[in-house]
Amino acid sequence: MSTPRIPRITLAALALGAAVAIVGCTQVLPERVVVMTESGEVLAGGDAPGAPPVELPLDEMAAAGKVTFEEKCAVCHTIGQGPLVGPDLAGATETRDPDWLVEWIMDPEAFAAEDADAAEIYTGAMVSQDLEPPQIAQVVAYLDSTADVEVSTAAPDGPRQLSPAEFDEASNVYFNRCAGCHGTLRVGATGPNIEPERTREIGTTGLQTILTNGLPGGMPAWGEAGILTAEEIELMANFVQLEPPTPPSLNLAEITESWNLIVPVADRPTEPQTARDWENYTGIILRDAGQVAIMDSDAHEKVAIIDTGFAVHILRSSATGRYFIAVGRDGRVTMIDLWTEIPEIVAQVQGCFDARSVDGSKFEGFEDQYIIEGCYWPPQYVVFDGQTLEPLVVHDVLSKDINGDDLDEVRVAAIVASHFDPVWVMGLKESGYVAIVDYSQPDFPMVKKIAADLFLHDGGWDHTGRYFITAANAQNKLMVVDVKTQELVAGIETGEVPHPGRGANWVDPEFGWVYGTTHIGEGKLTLIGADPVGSPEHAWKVVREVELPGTGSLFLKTHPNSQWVWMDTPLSNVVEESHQACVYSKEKMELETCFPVADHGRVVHFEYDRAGDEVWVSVWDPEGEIVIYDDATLVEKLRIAGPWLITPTGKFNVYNTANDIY
Ligand code: DHE
Repeated sequence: MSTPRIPRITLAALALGAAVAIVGCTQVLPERVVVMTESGEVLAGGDAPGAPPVELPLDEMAAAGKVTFEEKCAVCHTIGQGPLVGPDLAGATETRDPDWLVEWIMDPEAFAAEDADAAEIYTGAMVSQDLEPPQIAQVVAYLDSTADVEVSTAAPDGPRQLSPAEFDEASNVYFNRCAGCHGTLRVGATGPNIEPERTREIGTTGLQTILTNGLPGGMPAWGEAGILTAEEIELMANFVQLEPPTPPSLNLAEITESWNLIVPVADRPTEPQTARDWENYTGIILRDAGQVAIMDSDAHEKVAIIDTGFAVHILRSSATGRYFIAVGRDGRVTMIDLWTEIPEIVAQVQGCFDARSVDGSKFEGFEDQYIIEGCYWPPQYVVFDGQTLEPLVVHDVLSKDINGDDLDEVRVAAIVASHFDPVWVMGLKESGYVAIVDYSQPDFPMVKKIAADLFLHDGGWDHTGRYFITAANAQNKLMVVDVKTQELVAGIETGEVPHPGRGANWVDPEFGWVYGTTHIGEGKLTLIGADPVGSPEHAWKVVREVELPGTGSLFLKTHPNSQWVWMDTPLSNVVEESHQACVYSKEKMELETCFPVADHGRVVHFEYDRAGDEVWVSVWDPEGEIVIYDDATLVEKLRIAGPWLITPTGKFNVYNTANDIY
C-alpha cells in the first residue's frame, strides 16, 4: 500500500474565494492564511498575517471530500470504475500536482486560459461547480486518498440489440426529448456530439447515469425529474450507442398532401366579427397540451382554446396581425383567424418533421401574402401562401459550414421578416450562415448567405429593424448582420451561451440604444451598444454587464413604454431560482429586484400588453399559471390558473408581435 503524498493538510488562501493552495509537507504557507476547523469550516483567514494554520488529519478531510465528490463530481467521474464523461480520478494526485487540481476544479475555463496543461485537456465539458475553497481542498484530499484504488480496465458496457418496436419507441423519445439540442443525426449543437463513437466510450451504465442525473452544462436530469422512466432510460442509453436511423425526406408533393384548407378565403369574414380589441389578444402556448389559448388582454378573459397539435414552439403574427401562425415541434404550421367571433383554425400543413421557426411577409405591398417555415429536419425551408398555407416551394439548405467542413444536417433556426425589404432573414444553425430569402422573386430564392459563426440559434431585430442580431451558441457570441447591405458587421462575445429569444432594445442613459441578452451558462445580462448612428463609438461592443442571481436564463423582454427589462432563469439548477423573475431598471442602469413568481414550475418568458403597462409571465408546469404584473409598480395584478393552463410557455401579443416590439 502506498503512503498518501499529503500526510496532513492545511488550506491556505491569499483571499477567500481567490487562489487557494493545498499545503503538503513540501510546501510553505503564505503569510495570509485561512484557518479551517476539522469539519472544513473557515474560521479565520485572509488578512491574518502569520496566523497559524490548523492542520487537519487527511482522513477527515478526505471523508468530507468524498461526500462532495459524490454530490458534485460523480455524475461525470468515477473512482476506479473507469472513465465516464470525464476520466477515472482514482489517485489523481499521483499524476497532477494538488495545487494544479485546486485551480482546475475551481475554474477550469479561467485556468485553461493561463495553464498549458489545463488548456490541452479543456474542452468546455468540465465546468466550475462553484465549490467553496474548503470543499475543493476536501475533494483533492479525497482524490489523494484513492491512490490505491484499482482502476477498472474493463471496456465500457456496450449496447444490447433493440427489437424493431424498441428502436421505433427510442427514435420517438429521441425526437421529442433529445434532437433539439443534440441534432437529428446526433452531431450536436446546443448539446454535445453524441454519435456512437462518443457514446460507446461512455457505455450503457455511464449513459444511464447521465440520463438519470443530468449534467451541469444544461443536460436535463430526465430520470430525477420523473420525465423518463428507468426502463426508458435503459432503452435510450442503448439506442444512442447504435447508428441513428436515416430520417426521411419530405418533398413538395408530400407536403401538399398534408395541406388542409379548412376555411377557404371566400368563406372568411371581410371585417372583424368581434367587439373585442383583437389586436390586443395574447396567444399563449400550452406546450404539452398541443394547444394555443387566445386571451383578451383588456378583459383578461380566455377567448378560445385552439388544438394546434404536438408541442407548439412559437407563434408569430401575420403583418396585419389578423392571423396567428403557430409552428409545432412536429413541423405542423397552423393558421388561426382572429377576425371570427371566436378565433378558429383556417388552414394547416406540415412542411417539416421537426421545426422551430415560422414568419410571414411584412414588407409593404406583401402583407399577409406569404409564410415561411424553417425546418430542423429535413434541412430545408418551405414557403406557403399567406392566406391558405398552400405549399409553394421547398428549398434545401444543406451545405458545407463556414469553415468549409461537410455537414449532413443544417437546421433552420430563428427567422425574422424585414419591414424594409421583401426578405426573410434566417440563421442556419450548423453551417453558421445567416441567409436572406427574397420573396419578391419567383421561386423565393436564397439570395445571399453571410458567414457568421457556429451554432446560430435565436435572435431578433435591433431597434431600427435594419440589423439582425442572433446568438452563436458555441462561440458565446452575438452576431450582427446588416440586412440593408447584407453584410456581417460584428461578432461580440457576451458570455456563456447567450440566449436572447428575440432580445430587447432600449435607450441606455450613457450608451444610447442598446440590445440586451441574458445567458444559459451564466447569470448575466449583457448590453451591447446598438446605435451606430448616434453612438458609433459604442456600437456593437459590450457596454454593460449586470450580474444576475441564477444561470439558465432563456428570455428577456421590454417595451418602449416600460422603465424595466424583465428576465427569467427557468433552467437554473437551483430550484428557487427557476421560480424567479428579475427586473432591470433602464434608468438606474442596475438590477432592481428578483422575486419568486410561483412556488412551483419554471417561470419562463414575458410579454407586454399592447400599451406596455402590464407584463404576463408563464409558470411552466402541468399545473400552470399566468401571472400578470402591473409594469409601473411591479405589483401582481392577476394570477390565472385552471386545469386548461397546461404547461404555458411562450406568449405573444398580436400588436407587439406583428410590429416586432421588444
Ligand atoms: Fe425554443 C424560440 C429552438 C427549447 C420556448 N426556440 C426558439 C427559436 C429557436 C428555438 C430556433 C427561434 C425561433 C424564431 O424566432 O424564429 N428551443 C429551440 C431548441 O432547439 C431548443 C433548445 C430545444 C428543443 O428541442 O426545442 C429549444 N424553447 C425551448 C424550450 O425548452 C422552451 C422554453 C419550451 C418549449 O417549447 O420547448 C422554448 N423557444 C421558446 C419560445 C420561443 C423560442 C417561447 C420564442 C421566444 C420569442 O419571444 O420569440
